[in-house]
Amino acid sequence: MKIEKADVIVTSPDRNFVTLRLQTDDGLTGLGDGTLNGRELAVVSYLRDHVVPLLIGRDASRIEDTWQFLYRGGYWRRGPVTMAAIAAVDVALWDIKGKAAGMPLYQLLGGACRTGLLAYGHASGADIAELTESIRRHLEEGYRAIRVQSGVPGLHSVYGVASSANARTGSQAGTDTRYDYEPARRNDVPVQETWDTGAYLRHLPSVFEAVRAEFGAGLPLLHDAHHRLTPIQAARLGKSLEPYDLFWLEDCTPAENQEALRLVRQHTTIPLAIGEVFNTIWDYQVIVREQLIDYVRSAVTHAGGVTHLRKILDYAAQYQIKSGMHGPTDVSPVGMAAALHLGLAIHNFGIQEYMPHSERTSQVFRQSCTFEGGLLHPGERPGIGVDLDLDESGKYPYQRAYLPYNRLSDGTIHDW
Ligand code: EZ4
Ligand code: CO
Repeated sequence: MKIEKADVIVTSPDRNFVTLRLQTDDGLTGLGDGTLNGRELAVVSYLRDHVVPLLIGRDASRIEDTWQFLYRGGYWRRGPVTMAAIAAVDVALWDIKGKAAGMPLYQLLGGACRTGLLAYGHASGADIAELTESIRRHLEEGYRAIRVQSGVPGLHSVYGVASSANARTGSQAGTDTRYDYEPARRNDVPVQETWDTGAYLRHLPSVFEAVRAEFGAGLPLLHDAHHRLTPIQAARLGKSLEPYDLFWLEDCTPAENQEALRLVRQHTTIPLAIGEVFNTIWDYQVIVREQLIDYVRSAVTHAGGVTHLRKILDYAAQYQIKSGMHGPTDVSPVGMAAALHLGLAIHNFGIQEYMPHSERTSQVFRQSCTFEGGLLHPGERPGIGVDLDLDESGKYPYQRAYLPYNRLSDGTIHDW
């Protein structure tokens, strides 16, 4: 089972995706996701120029060995570009192994630990009325856990809040505009937004108070602070949200400073989730060992694939820390499928972020996963269960796109 062909496919059905497609000499194909939002072509070059030449002729069954070869052999370790490229190879090899065995990937990982994966959806609103409507709509769609993001009085646009009128009504016609804040925007320069931490900290508790009053005590609620707070601000936010019993507070501080979370932990019992921008187990070394977090946010796509994320999650399991894999639409259906197989097979699954991809994306990537009764399932097809329609993907060439960035009112750049 030798790798005979390796293609890097870039397609942009409403947003950019980078996919590695491996083919073996016995006719099996495997897909891996290497999408890095806003920096996609760096991964494309890493794969095409540096990795693909090493793959041709390799034994496709040797997943761990190939992982170690790419990680150690490259000498320059870690980093989002490297780890997304390695993830693409790793998932494509797992896909091939599943097809060779005639089994869905989760079976190769040990079999199902549960019937399905609890998913959370993204509700948002510029004000309480819009937010309430958005939560209601998600509940109607079957979600049993909800991330709550809200506008802040005085700020024009805020992370995670859908902005257009169309977005607020949830129109799914054509492109999915409901999550219009989510794709990197297709501008030649990044869009600038304005941020005010004080206004946010003052406003947010009233949002959760209103949501709890409307929807009761039992609905799991999550919130993403998107790296914008200092440690002491994060501690204060955690304390002020404690009465509303959040499932988690995500990315409360900038992720590079692992020790910052010690201070947050001293002051609040709010569960903490972190790590969507982490890419190796080393980024978790301190915060797992010191039990400074409750959920690991890394995606298969950004943390070296199934092989490496499983090691992170096994390490976390020793400390009762669970998975909370990143699942925005910038993780492709291929990366999402791999995440669902892993989530089904591990014991310490926590929750899975889930935003449906657009219609166009789903025509390029034919998926077998299901979402029923609030639970995701990767399906029973051999491998990861996703096919790439090359004719469809060819219709959507790459379009440069950037995530927004923030400035404070005095012009200082702030974390986005
Ligand atoms: O901003 O995926 O929890 N989800 C998030 C996402 C990230 C984007 C970045 O590419 O924080 O919305
Ligand atoms: Co996040």
